Amino acid sequence: MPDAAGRLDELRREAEAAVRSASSTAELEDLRVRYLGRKSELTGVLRGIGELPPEERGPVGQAANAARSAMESALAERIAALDASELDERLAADRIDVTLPGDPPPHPGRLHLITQTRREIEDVFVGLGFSVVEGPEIEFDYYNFTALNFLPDHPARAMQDTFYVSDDVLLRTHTSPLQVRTMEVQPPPVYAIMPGRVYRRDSDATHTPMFNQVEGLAVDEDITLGDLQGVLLEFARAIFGQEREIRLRSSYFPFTEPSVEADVSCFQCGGSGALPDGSRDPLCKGSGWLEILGAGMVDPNVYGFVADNGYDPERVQGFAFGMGIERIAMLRHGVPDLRMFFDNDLRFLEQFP
Ligand code: 2NM
Repeated sequence: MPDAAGRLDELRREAEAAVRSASSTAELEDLRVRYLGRKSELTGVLRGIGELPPEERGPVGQAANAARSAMESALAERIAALDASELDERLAADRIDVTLPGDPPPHPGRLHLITQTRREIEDVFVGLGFSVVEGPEIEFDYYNFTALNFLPDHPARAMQDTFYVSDDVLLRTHTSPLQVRTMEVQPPPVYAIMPGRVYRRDSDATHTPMFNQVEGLAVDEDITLGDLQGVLLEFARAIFGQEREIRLRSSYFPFTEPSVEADVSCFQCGGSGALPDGSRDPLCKGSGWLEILGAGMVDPNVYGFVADNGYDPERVQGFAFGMGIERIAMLRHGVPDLRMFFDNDLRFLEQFP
């Protein structure tokens, strides 16, 4: 039947053209249903073959099968091509370069300058044979004052200078109470430093109600002021540079006799007090010296409070010293205001990685 064969030919060309211009595999699926599906014209023709006159069944059947396999292979070919190009597109769009480095880890943060400075100071004294001792920030008045030879009417004991928790309990005003506590439990010799927070009722550009101290204590049978000088010189050079010198000026503390203030030669001007251009060095105010700590030979009265534990003032003697960590850090790094340590402004903190 020429009509049927012609129509099949036409269908095939139509299908082939549609398949060629299809631009997605989804569209091809629609075309497959339209041209080859159960309700397609081709399927209709194949179903109707049985009702054709016998002599037409052969040619129409052959033409229909030929049309079907032509359409199927056109579809398969186009599907393969589109599959490939769709995959290429997805690969291009979703490309992840696994050879790139990962996202940078979140910033791990850094140690506060006070912590860094405290650790450096600890390292110096540990290197000299001292151990590091920590203890309570809330203390008995006995350890903070009485056993340190502060008389009952000493001004530091006044309410206006010290934070009291009760009549006989307070926030320690220095870490010296730990030195008494250490001597109570450890007979001589003692070589120890005591770093930690201390509290005083003070607040201005150079005083904060809380600050950090390192105190030190060396007690043995033959400790002299010369040992104190040697230890302080070693400390000063380790922290401020190997070229430094120190000097001791006489002073007063209730728990030491004699008492001294220790200065280190200025690391900015080298001790001359003048900058290279001849002007006055503002860091040491032209003096060539920077005050870094207080110290002295432990007053025999202090040993009297721990005499039970082998501290016989006739047999042992020792030196003690105390410094403010903030002050050391300010001098060394040129920090202009003590309060910067406690503002927690990242622009400040990040300068000390
Ligand atoms: C300082 C200055 C001088 C000191 C003395 C003692 C003790 F317990 F041995 F008596 N502890 N700390 C001392 C001496 C502290 O700080 C400026």
